Amino acid sequence: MSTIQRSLAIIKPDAVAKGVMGQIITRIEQAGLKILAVRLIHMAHDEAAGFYAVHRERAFFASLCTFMTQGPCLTMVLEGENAIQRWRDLMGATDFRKAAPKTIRADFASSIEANAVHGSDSPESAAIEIPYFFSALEIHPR
Ligand code: IDP
Ligand code: MG
Repeated sequence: MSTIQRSLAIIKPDAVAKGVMGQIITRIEQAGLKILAVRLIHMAHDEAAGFYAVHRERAFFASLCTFMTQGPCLTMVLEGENAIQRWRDLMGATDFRKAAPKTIRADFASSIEANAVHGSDSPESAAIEIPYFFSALEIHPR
């Protein structure tokens, strides 16, 4: 059964600062995921807090919002067969010390917080996260 999905993806400020945007985009393209939209943004604190609102009760929430606003990040919409899980497989585990070899987090993360990339965790999350950053007119199916 074909399940074409979309995922929000973010190359986080730590990975942008390290200069590995291109290497991460190459992995996305080599995996056969289509990039339908892309924008470099520098989030304000309220924007990061809104994006991560599901985590507002967590002990790391304030620190996470500060981290996400420390510099620009690259937001993207990815599309493909089973795109949500495939992008999370490329990312690796949240804690880079537990991430499988050759995953993006294993290769580029610096800490459990500064872990290089974000991916939607379900179709329901993707349906909230994609319009948080992109209007329909900015998404280019092909
Ligand atoms: P995910 O990004 O793999 O989906 P989540 O549990 O949704 O992981 O957490 C969102 C983000 O919050 C993580 O990517 C990471 O940047 C940060 N984070 C998660 N757990 C911790 C922690 O225990 N300490 C500090 N930051 C954390
Ligand atoms: Mg998550």
